[in-house]
Amino acid sequence: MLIKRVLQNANIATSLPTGDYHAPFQYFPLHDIVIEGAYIKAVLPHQPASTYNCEIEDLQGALVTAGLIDCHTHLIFAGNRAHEWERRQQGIPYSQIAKEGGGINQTVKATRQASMEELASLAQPRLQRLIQEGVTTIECKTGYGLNLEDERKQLLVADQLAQHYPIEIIKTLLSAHTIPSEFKNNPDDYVNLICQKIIPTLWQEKAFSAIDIFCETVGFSIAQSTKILQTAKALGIPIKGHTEQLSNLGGSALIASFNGLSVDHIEYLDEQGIQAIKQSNTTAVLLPFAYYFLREKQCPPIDLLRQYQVPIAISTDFNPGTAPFTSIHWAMNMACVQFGLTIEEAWAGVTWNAAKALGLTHSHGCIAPGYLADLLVWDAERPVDIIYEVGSNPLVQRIFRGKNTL
Ligand code: DI6
Ligand code: FE
Repeated sequence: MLIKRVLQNANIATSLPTGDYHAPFQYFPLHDIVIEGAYIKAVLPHQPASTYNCEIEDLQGALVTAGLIDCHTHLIFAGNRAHEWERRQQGIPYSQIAKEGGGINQTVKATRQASMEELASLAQPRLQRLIQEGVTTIECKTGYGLNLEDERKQLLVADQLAQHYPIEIIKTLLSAHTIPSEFKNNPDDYVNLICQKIIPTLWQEKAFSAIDIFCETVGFSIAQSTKILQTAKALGIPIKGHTEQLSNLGGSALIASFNGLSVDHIEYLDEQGIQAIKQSNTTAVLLPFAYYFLREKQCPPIDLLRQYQVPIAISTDFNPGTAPFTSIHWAMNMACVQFGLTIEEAWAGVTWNAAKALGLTHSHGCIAPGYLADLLVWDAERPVDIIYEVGSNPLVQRIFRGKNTL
């Protein structure tokens, strides 16, 4: 039998499933949330307790939001790149380190050598930190295996973690992260390996739910990216992209031409690119840690994104090279301070719009009947409190699929 429970007198702050662009986050004071099994059954203005024939918990006006969604991470890898950061602090740019065979390929080497158990135990504390902040859905990319076996290994580790922790893990195949060193002199052979072997095999195994590419001068060219995206499209695989992070290559427009779910980073995105992603209903994902840690100077084009009403999501981009930070609260704060987002935009960015970036708006990202009961109860008056005094983490209840997990 489905367990029914009611959270009474919640001060709800949520986007609505209509996703009104001009009211990204709305407030419903003293409402009751009826939960049945893993889903929200009803959301009602306060009713007398006698209305409900089940367990009732009076929240006495505590703030309740939807579970947070970290829609872009590289959670699973071995080794660290602190030595690389030391060199960057001496003035050597990320792109030069990448060209010298460092950067992503360093992590690929360590990840290939690691067992599944080692990878899982390295990822666990990272995942736990995000869970403690209220993340209930996380996207995890491959991209540190770069051959069939080691990409599969990363995906299997993600499955293992999802079995042990109260969190949903959405798996994205990022085999097009960089050219692995063994293909340094014949990069197009690696593109062929991705298209002919890695994508079709792992898709057939139902091992991932979308693909991603790093379309950049230090990553994959427009021609190489196009080939990979055509392969994905032919198989019906949803598409995402790391685009316009370090230069304006036109990757976002390319992703848009394939009706991609999201374009991520986008510091160098121009108006033409924005028009393209608007047309394809693609979400713009901001990754403020990478911007900060690389000391980027060019901000993403926030005003133009607003003007064209492109949905904006925010994510940690947790990874060993450009964003070694596991705090989504901090990412929200940074998106506000560095990029000028409003508090409501930041919250919509880690709930409704993050669900959009993952193609999950039928079930995730807001508090409404029919949506998953992934809910957070905060010892806070207003959403701003959680990202104002960052580190205080006033999370008091974390409800995942209807059940308390904190
Ligand atoms: N862009 C990024 O910010 C990360 N990947 C990417 O394509 C960096 C990953 C790394 O440096 O390990
Ligand atoms: Fe990334």
